[in-house]
Amino acid sequence: MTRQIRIKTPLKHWAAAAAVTAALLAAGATQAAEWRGWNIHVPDYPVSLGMDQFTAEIEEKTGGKLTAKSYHNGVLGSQPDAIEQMRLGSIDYAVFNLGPMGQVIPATNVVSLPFIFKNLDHMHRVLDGPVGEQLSDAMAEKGIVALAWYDSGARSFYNSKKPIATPDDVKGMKVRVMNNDLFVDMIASMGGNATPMAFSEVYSSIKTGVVDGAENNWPSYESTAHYEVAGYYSSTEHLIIPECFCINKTLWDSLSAEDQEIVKSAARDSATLQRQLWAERSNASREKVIAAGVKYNEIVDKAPFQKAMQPVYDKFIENNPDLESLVKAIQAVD
Ligand code: GTR
Repeated sequence: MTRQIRIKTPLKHWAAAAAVTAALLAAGATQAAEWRGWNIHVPDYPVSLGMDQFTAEIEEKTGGKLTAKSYHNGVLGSQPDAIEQMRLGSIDYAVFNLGPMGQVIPATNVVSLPFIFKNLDHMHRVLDGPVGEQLSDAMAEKGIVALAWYDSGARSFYNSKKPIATPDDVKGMKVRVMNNDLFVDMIASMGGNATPMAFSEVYSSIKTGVVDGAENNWPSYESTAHYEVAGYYSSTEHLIIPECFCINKTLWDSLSAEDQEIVKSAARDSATLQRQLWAERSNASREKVIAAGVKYNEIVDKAPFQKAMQPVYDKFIENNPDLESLVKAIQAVD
């Protein structure tokens, strides 16, 4: 008996020590390695410039202990894939639109409901309050830590065929949407046919007629040159979806409190810059595409579109009764 204890104890200690060493090595290795950042946009896009500032700031503030590289232009893959890669740890940080996030983290779908936000300021107020915290908590549970919120304006319809003035104009149209069933329902509620598709495929799909059009904000419409193949832009402004500056949770948890503080404030600083650049780029992009000949149809009365989206809400609440209170909480914010 005594003998057994003698043999087991050192072995146990050895195993425990080995586990600690392995964990330390793993943590050390993660921190020492250059972080990989995913980004879908072109290098001069507000999101990209925000991410570039983030990397410069963490490197400077940690004296080079933390280093990071943002891969722009979607070279690390499509957004749905990148969300998975972050959960698995092969992508360390990213700026994700919450649109495709809903497929993986259902609570985040509440911000993808058409017309849920009154405007950009309303979205900011919601995200800065308890709803923002609830969304962050739901994301953290799935291995993604949201450190800051970026702007992505309002999304409107554009196509190669005609101006859209009423929901009826969408009838029979083939519209590309981001990867989320909610957006398929949104188009169906107006009688159109939605095709979920990666961002990188939209230009050629419109050009070859696979779809008639898509929907996005001014800067993405311009930076992707979609305006060259889909020259009618109509301001439905049906979606105002935030984007999050996110980091892999295992990596985040491995950081010291001091480094977490540096990383968090660099993410927040980058969001401040991004929001400023966003406002400028939105105007510049709108002016650029209109000067290039885009036919812009301003929709002043959005009520018919809002009304057409009621079935989307009904189905959503029916399928996600637990999220009704979150929807109501957003609607209750002034
Ligand atoms: C952009 C957004 C991207 C991506 C893209 C899309 O506005 O910034 O993250 O979601 O739209 O339509 O796929």
